[in-house]
Amino acid sequence: MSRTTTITVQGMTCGHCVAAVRHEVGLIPGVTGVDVDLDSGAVAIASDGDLDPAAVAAAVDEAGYEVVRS
Ligand SMILES: [Cu+2]
Repeated sequence: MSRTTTITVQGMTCGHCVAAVRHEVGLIPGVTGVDVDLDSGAVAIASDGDLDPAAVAAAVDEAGYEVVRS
C-alpha cells in the first residue's frame, strides 16, 4: 500500500543539498519517490508500506543533514 511520509530536514541550502537528500532517501527499500522543498526543508517520501524512521534518519544523516521533525 502506497503512503507518503513528510519529515523536516535542517541544513539544506541549495539544489545540491536537495539532490543529495533525494538520492540517499531514495535508496531506502520501498521508497518510490522523494519530493524536497528547499525553502521549508519539507521532504515528502512516497513508499510502499511503512517507512522505518531510523532508516530515514540514517539516510538523511548520510547525505549530511539532520531530521528535525518526523
Ligand atoms: Cu547545497
